[in-house]
Amino acid sequence: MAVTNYALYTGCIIPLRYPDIENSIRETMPLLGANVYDMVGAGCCPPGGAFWSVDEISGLIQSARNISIAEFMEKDLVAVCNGCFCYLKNTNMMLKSDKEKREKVNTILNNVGRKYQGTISVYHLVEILHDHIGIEKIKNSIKLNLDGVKAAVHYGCHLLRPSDHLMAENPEKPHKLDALVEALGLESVYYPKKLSCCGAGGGMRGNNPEVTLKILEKKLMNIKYSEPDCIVTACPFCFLQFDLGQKGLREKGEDFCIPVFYYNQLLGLSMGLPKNRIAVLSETPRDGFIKKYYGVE
Ligand code: 9S8
Ligand code: 9S8
Ligand code: COM
Repeated sequence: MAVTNYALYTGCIIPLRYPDIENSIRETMPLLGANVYDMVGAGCCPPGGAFWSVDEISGLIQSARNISIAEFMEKDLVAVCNGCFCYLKNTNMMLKSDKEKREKVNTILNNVGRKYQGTISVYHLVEILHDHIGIEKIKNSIKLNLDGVKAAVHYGCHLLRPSDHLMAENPEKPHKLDALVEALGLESVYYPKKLSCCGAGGGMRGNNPEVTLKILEKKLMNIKYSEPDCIVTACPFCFLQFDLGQKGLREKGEDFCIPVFYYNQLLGLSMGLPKNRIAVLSETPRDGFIKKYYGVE
């Protein structure tokens, strides 16, 4: 099996809140011939709402510092969160083509003994799985086929847009995450406004609890329309919003209780990896789903 190596950029949410999602990535990828290596000393990507919108050059510097770690490792970077992918790829695109900005960034990075060179590529995990590894290999890696189980696939904004920079997917009609979910046997169901936001990003979840839940509620009403058995995403912030947000809506007396998975958690369960390492933490119950379809507790 051809082996490819990547620098794993975990971002903040996964290592801080979801060690089981982190395990699911670390344990499934090598089984598909993709080894992932730690980026020692990496920091927050940083996301746009927190940095870029206030001071672009500060955002670029912090982001370029992270990229320089992968450059030092001589490996392409894989981001496992939409936001991280968006800002790191944006930085990479911008600094590769804009000499003036690159020099400005490097003058500051020089103070901490780092240099952005523009020698690596930034990918989203979905691109690695779909484009580099491929659907066939994934189909061949699974032990259990979830034939006929219905999944509502959520792409999330920053896997798709700004599309002229990210170029990971067709922003109007994405298909890669659907194809990855269907490779596990599930049916990716149609639901209205599939590409709309989950309501977490852009500082909404942190700053405006009422509005964030309103947007989520709209999204979930559309999802419920096709009666899925689960929601699947490849963004930890979207995962958090669906998982924790449904709990928030239940506390307001609403009836939302659809199990949520990060893609590699379902992939790992389908490969037969132990549940207690890769799918442990959730506020919206999903043990029933796992027991029913995977037969494990
Ligand atoms: S790092 Fe810091 S806060 Fe976060 S997970 Fe995704 S976006 Fe990038
Ligand atoms: S959707 Fe709109 S901004 Fe975002 S990518 Fe993840 S979190 Fe959910
Ligand atoms: C969401 C990232 S994954 S951001 O909060 O919209 O920047």
